[in-house]
Amino acid sequence: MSIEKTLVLVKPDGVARGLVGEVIARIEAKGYKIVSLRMLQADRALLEKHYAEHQGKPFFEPLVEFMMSGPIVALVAEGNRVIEGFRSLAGVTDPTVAAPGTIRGDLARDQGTKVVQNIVHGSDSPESAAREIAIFFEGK
Ligand code: IDP
Ligand code: MG
Repeated sequence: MSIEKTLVLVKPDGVARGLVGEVIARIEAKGYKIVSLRMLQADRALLEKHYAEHQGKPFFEPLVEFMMSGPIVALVAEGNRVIEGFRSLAGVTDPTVAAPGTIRGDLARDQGTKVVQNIVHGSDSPESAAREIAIFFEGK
């Protein structure tokens, strides 16, 4: 298996709660290498591109609003099977049932909001990773 790169976002809830270091520490403790990092305030155009697959879903607008609600941290992590590996570190989408030991399972819960607030994003395939890294690190 060749070395992969994945896009990780610390979402506004994670930044607001001071969990940037915790997320980075877990990625590094697992043994992945952080090769790019930036903090930004995402705008609607960027988020509509990033979340294009979710256009039309009931949570799309709340998701965009939530992701614009404060600064986020974008980073690229590298390593063998890092795409699958970071998804495993993150846990499943719904933090209520995400396994303890995962980022979402340990650090997030249902907040009763229209969009699930779950601390992190991680690319779900090599194609998504390439597309998302380009959005956040190769100009908008
Ligand atoms: P993922 O982040 O685990 O890959 P996706 O299905 O790609 O999950 O959804 C993107 C984000 O949209 C999720 O992380 C979560 O914040 C939100 N989301 C996904 N499904 C729902 C839903 O059914 N209700 C509310 N928010 C959702
Ligand atoms: Mg996803």
